[in-house]
Amino acid sequence: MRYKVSLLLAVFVTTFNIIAQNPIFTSVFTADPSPHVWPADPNTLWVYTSHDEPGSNNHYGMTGYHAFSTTDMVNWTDHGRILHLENVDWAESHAWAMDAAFYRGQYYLVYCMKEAGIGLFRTGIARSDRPEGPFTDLGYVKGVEFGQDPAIFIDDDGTPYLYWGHDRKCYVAELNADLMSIKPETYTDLTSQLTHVFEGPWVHKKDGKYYLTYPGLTPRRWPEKMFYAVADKPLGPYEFKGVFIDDFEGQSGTNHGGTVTYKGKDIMFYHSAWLSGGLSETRSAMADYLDYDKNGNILPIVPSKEGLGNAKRTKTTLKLEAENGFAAGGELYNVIVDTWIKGYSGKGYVTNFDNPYDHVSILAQVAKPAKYRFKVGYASPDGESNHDILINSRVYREFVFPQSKAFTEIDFGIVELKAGDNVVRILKRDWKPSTGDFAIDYIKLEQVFEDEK
Ligand code: FUB
Repeated sequence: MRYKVSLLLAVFVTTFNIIAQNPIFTSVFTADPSPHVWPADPNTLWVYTSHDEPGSNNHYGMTGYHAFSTTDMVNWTDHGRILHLENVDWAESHAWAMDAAFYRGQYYLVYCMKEAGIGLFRTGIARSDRPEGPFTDLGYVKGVEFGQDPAIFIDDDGTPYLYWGHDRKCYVAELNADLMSIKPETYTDLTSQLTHVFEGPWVHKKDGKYYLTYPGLTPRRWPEKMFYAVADKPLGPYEFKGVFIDDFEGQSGTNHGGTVTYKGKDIMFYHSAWLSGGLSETRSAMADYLDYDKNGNILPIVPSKEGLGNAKRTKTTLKLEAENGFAAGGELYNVIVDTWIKGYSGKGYVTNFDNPYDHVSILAQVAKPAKYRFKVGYASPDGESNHDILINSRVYREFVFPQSKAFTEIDFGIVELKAGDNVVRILKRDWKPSTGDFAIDYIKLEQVFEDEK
């Protein structure tokens, strides 16, 4: 196993209470959180994460990424799988840490995977016209070898920089405008400037200074602590400042994250092993406020159950758009994506359920067996339409969707999901009656807590 689990983890007990804000997401295992507020909507906070498979407790099996959004830091939407190894033809494994960027009107996911046949980490670039993806791979960044743990930083003048590094190394380079290659003359090895660096660089700017935060190891000792260094320019030189997230109860072997300013407050996102009860490689995203002293030094963060302190536990709703299909882990079988009926969410809806067995499948990934409230967004302007709804290959309901000229939502009540991948399928049952423009817009699965039922 790659990381040694400390004695601290071995004695960890899951004590977080039911109104805990940390871990932030309790519906799915998440790691390496990358938080952002995009220019078009300062009211919405986005967090992009890598995904730990339940039951694996192993980084090697990581295969994809998720996007989450919120407007109140209590109610979160999990937009599902936004990119997967299956969608990246040059890669074979290790969907490890990523970052996201808004650049010249498009959203980018900057991620690392191992190149097929070679087994070296590359830094991949994928693009979407929407912050929630799904993202389409464009290839890997030329000039970056061993490109694990990329972070992209767009400076105020629009210049894009790429930071990356692992195994006690860290590098930076300016990217060319298409983001697909670095400018070789700007390539800089930062390793000697970042005491204890191991991997996972992240840069943010505060009062004109560039803060580079990174997980590091004090001489060869796991688990990772979070350190930082400060510079006057993105390429450095960086001045080492010290540790700001030290060892804490229930941490995982790794720590990795980033910062964001949201509604006037600075927040640090990172990860722990709290949700899995101390399984070091089955992680969960965390968030606490990030504060500075009057000299601009980052004050220590002590991970807390209260986290962002909203006195309410966080709650996640999976909102899975039907039209995202294969890219989001689903399937469109003999149906099409359309935009004719207005009022849909996302990029469109799925329609043309003309023949028996025509269907849309949607992937819902969850951490643990749990109950969720199941809702379907649909329209059926031309009359009622009969369908089977299957959850994990079993018929959950035979249902006649009533006529509805506009998009509307049906609440099917509580369903039980298993840990890992769940497939929800909406399938045309038979020839009667005519479905006309019957349209599936999305499914929602809302977390239900035991004391709420
Ligand atoms: O999540 C997989 C790997 O673990 C990341 O790439 C590292 O930064 C560490 O968090």
